[in-house]
Amino acid sequence: MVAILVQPMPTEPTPLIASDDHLAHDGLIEVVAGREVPCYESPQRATAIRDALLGTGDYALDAPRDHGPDPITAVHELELLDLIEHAWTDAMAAGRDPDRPLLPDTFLLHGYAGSMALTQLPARRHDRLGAYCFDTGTPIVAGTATAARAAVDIALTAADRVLAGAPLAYGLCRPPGHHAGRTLIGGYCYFNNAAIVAQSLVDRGAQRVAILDVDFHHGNGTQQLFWERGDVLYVSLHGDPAGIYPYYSGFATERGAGPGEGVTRNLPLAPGTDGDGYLAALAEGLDAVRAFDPDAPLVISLGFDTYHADPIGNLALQTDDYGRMGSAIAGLGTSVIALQEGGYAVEALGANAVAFLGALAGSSSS
Ligand code: SP5
Ligand code: ZN
Repeated sequence: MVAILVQPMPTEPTPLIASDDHLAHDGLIEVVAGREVPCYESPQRATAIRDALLGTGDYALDAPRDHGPDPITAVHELELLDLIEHAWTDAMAAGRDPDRPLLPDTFLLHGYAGSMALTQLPARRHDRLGAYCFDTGTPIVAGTATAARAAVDIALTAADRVLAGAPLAYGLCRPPGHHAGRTLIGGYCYFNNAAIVAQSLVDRGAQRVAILDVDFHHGNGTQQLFWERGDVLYVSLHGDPAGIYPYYSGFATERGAGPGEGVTRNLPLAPGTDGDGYLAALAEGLDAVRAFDPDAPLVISLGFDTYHADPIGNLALQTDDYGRMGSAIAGLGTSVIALQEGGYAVEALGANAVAFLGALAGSSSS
């Protein structure tokens, strides 16, 4: 009798696009609740995820390809790119301490100008930070521009892989992106990696692109960028902004405007929401994606700050729940470009990424 060995279908390794260029982006401190605290958004986050994914043997590590500035200026104003690229060198030329990060200290809010016609921005870019940055958590250091550019290239390279036939590619973007708007940085974000990818899919011929944002925080930048766009669906699950960063957006009543009316969907979650509650909301989000009928790969803004032990989140997901999420999203049957956003419980990031991406890819190691 001949034994028949039933072997699993050999699956291609999932492209894992990453770079060490992020390592020099270490902001050191942010200001939270009146205190200077170490940055939650640390280089160790990306290292932990990369090492855990590579440890499974299911991922093929690859470097990003340089896509140049054009995909960035397709969603951000040139002045924002200029700010990120030159704020640090301007500060150094002005004699600022190279061992301290740049954080804005004077914010240009609507209420500052009132009806005055203000005519001039500060000549030195580091003095302008408060015209572009909306919080005290988004420091700029010597390595920030290089890291932020690499994160964009990582995202675009992951998109290239999926367009070339991979069912799933993962971009280990750091810094994250979903809080960055057209002329806005904040929330540890400088360039909006996911929005840049979505726009590049449109520019490559897609008519309907969906972005699913499962980071714990509302992606105010992504929502702003596509608010009046009917061709890019933004669906976000996040901690209820009533009391949670970024405070000013992400309420269920925000649904887009003009041609984008109904093409933004917000699913705020109560504090303490667990895996069952989360999966129920995700099912609703996935229904919205299905109804939109995208003709391009799904873009996922992937945060693990929904984890129960996350230091800045208030939801209650367990590692297994990320596998359930991955399986639910796999049920769409579409290809996926997954891009890293937040997640600050460093010790759990690797296991959570393995669970989510493994289930999404349908691998047995999830
Ligand atoms: C990409 C991303 O996840 N950005 C999040 C930025 C959040 N920054 C504000 C952190 C406020 C933390 N409040 C802390 C409460 C600690 N118990
Ligand atoms: Zn977040």
